[in-house]
Amino acid sequence: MYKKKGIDLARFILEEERRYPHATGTLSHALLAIENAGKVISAHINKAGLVDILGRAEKINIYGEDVKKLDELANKWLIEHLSASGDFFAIASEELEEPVFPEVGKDGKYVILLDPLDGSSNIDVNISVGTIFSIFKKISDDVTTFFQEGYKQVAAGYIIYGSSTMMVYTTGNGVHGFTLDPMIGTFILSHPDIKIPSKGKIYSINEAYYLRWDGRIRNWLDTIKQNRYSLRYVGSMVADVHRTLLKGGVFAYPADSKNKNGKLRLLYEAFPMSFIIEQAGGMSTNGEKSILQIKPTELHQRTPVFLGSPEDIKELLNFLN
Ligand code: P6P
Repeated sequence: MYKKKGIDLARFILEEERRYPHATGTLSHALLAIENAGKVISAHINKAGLVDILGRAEKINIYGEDVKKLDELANKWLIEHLSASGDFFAIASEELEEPVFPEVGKDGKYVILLDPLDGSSNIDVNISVGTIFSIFKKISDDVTTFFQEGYKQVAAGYIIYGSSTMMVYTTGNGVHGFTLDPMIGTFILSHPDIKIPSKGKIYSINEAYYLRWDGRIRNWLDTIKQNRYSLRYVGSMVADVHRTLLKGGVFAYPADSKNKNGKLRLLYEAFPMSFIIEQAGGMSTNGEKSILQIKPTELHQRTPVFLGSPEDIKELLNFLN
């Protein structure tokens, strides 16, 4: 279908829905609830330095990390918007130990996982942060409804709060990017049918952990550095993956001697970002298989993450296998 630049997100979603005669509109409605929450978060982030929402919320989350005030607010706004939509039987947030089962969502067809404000440690220094979401069909009445392989996602996306606010998402029919026009408060289709370059010249990894990595990872890294790749690492997954999606190359967060499964969360970060990258023609792996083939057993489990241009990932896999 020809993707008309300039169309707003709501009309785009409705036009996409029309392509599926049996669609009930529930997923469309859910995506619009996410859009609304994203606008609220964007408005607050853009003035974070002016009002007292910077800095620590004097709380520690379930991983023992400082919770920034905006983290907490983003979590609150998203859960409020998504609960009120009635579309979700359950809502799991990276910031919460247990999922929320909204009363109005008890007949909901879907469940959603959220990283409300990924990279929030960068907020106070004005570096891009983002909201990440992943939607599955409901398959059970308890937390096991979330334990589905990544390829079973029905939608995934992120909202990046950077030089502009963008919503990038897929429903399994390609990847589309929408830029928020703050003048009219509407997301406009700016990046239809995003395809990742087959090969890039950028690698994105935190080299501070070099000495902790498996020797095969070090050999791979040494080789691509000899091939004159550039290093770009923001420390905010949404920003690093968004750049990788548009410019190509590879984003990596390997396991290391201290973190046997790496740092990134499988359900909240790796699944949605891998779905987007693979839908854009890229590849993802945990070092052994596509991240989307992993079947979760715990809500907050972590995984090594390598994702990006297909030729770059294939080159990496040659070092690992
Ligand atoms: P490190 C942010 O805290 C985050 O979860 C991701 O957004 C980011 O990719 C990663 O951690 C950065 O981790 O260890 O490089 O600071």
